[in-house]
Amino acid sequence: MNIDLYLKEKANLINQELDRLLPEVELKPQVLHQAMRYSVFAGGKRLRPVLFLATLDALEEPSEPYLPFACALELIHTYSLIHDDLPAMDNDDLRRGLPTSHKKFGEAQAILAGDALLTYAFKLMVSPKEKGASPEKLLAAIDEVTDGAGLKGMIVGQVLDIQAENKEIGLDELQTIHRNKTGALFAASIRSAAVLAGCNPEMLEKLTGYAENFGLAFQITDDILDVIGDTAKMGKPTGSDQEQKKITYPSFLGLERSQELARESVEKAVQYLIELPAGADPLRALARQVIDREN
Ligand code: GRG
Repeated sequence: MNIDLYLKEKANLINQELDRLLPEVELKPQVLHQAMRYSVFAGGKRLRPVLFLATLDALEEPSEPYLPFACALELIHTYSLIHDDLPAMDNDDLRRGLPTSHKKFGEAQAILAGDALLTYAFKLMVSPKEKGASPEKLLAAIDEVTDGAGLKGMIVGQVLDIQAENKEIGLDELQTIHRNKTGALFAASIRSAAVLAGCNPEMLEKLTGYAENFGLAFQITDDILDVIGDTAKMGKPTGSDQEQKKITYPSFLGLERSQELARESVEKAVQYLIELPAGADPLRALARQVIDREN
């Protein structure tokens, strides 16, 4: 299958739906809606909604009623990036090559834009009930996302990450941070789709195994891309102090072993899908693609 085409088509679908669902910038207070749209349309890959849609495809569940749910995952991801960039957290000036939200709109408006994206995401996750989706399944799926974005995932990961700053941590701790900070929202994207498709507990376990290995491969690759980027920048200013002290998979394992571990994780992820028919090809291809990406 052509995964680049699949990714492009699904990302286009998500972008159209995001454009339809997000309030227009003319709506008052304009700064709020401008800031929300600014970060949402700053060029993200839409990986979380694509994983959600690919899981529905794998389980042969029609995705059209759930497009707002898919968009909600991207809104939660976007809010997390806006808040992560704030002076109180990573204090970054640029994100995806553009000024960060607080640089463009000021700190207070950036915080509020993030808050608005997070809360609006919950409204979107409820909305498929208008198209006849089962309220019970929707509740269970929202529960998955609440855990992954919150107290069983991303928020905990961010707290652990902040606590680990300037400390010597081990590989296990690094993995716990990443599993919560980035892995849990990937897992929630896949598990929420599985729940909406009425998947049985055994298959849900397998999809979770896929998600965990996908998350690991993603994170290792992210670290490798950072290292390769920093090597390319050698001799030039290397960015913030925080960036220089960042603990990564290559800093523990070296570049080659990290690349090997990423490949092993992809193969493990794919093994979890062995019983699924051709509808799961996009999930299989996405796992392979995640280590070949350039950003
Ligand atoms: C502030 C509550 C709170 C959480 C922030 C996810 C996160 C927690 C911070 C992001 C920091 C970061 C850059 C982590 C590296 C992995 C990661 C999430 C990269 C960005 O995800 P992509 O590659 O981004 O899917 P795009 O730009 O494609 O949307």
